[in-house]
Amino acid sequence: MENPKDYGFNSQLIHYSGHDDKYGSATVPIYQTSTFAFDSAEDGAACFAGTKEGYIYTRIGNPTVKALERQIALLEHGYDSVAVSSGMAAVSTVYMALLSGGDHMISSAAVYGPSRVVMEQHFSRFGVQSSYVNSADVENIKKEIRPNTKMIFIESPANPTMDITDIAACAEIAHSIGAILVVDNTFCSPYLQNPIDMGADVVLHSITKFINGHADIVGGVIIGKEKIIYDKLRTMMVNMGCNMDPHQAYLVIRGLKTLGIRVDRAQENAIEVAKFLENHPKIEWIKYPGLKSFAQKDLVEKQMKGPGTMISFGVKGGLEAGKKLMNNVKMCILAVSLGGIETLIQHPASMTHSKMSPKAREDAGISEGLVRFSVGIENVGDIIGDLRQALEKI
Ligand code: LCS
Repeated sequence: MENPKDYGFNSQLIHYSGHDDKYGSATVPIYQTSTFAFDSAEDGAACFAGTKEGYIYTRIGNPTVKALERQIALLEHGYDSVAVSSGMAAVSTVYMALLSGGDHMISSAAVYGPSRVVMEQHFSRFGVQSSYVNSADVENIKKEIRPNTKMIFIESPANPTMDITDIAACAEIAHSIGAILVVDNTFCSPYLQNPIDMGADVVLHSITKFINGHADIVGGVIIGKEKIIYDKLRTMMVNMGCNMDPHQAYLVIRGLKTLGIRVDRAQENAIEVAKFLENHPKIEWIKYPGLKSFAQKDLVEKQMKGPGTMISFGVKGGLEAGKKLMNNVKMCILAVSLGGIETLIQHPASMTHSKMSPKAREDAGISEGLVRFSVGIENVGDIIGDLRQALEKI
């Protein structure tokens, strides 16, 4: 194969699976094994010593999982990646590998709820300090810098507020104090945003979302820009034991092939759905990066290749009205998760972000009435029709 880095994104999805199969299999085989035979005792010792390349044991590495890891590293322009059992395993592995007791992390206040909960309730027990700020204004990050600040952790767009954080500006701030920048790129996928190109040191994804795209597995991945960080992440994953299973990796590789066309279609739908909601008399407010009314339009254009498929809005009448809407959709599914082929609707304050304290939700801009909508690839007329009939019930 020519250098896959020269291919366009969709060709990379289809023709680069990062595996070498001696039979020429067009798809990546599932190496459903926990362990691998050594040629000799010396060979086994060399594999463990790292003087010979070879698979040892599936928690440490597996050819199916490695194929996915290589492909995602290619798509995110990183050195290599580590696939893990869930998006939260990705977040926890990043904290565990790159922070120590006494270190300080500054994070976007608007992040996926458990990313904050695991830091404030668990990593704090080991002496890791954290501050949560509205990172849509990077000046707020600068104000929180301490001599022991080692990591800036951002989500952009943020779950579920859709606030955008300037990735390049954060990279500059982090590097000026010798810290690293970690970007949770779940809401964009590598198709719409490549944080490493803007200076991020680590990118992570809940693979459960756009990368897999079919709501049939849970997984995560962490991409390191440099070998030195990648090695730390891999060592931590191996020691914590949060590896991805080969069968899970196979399904992700299969789902990933259509990432480009799935996001294109869902995004076209999202633009139409957002316009419909914006003009509907029962909608109080809406935040979607593709609308002219979106406050951070310039930043969207600067760092994203498209506005994405996620919409947040409030219904007039607040939470009670929002609940009526959610309870009356017929085709759209009332469920958490996002980034799949099916349209989902959910209520962050009582669902995905319910374990955050009310104060933390308020600081993050997650109002009680916020409804989150993940647009799928169905016929857009059916999505809008479903919303219209549900809104009529309010
Ligand atoms: N990061 C972001 C931005 C997420 O949205 C999620 C999950 C995670 C990390 C964790 O990934 P997981 O362990 O679930 O694979 N977000 C969810 C959501 O908004 N609804 O359900 C899960």
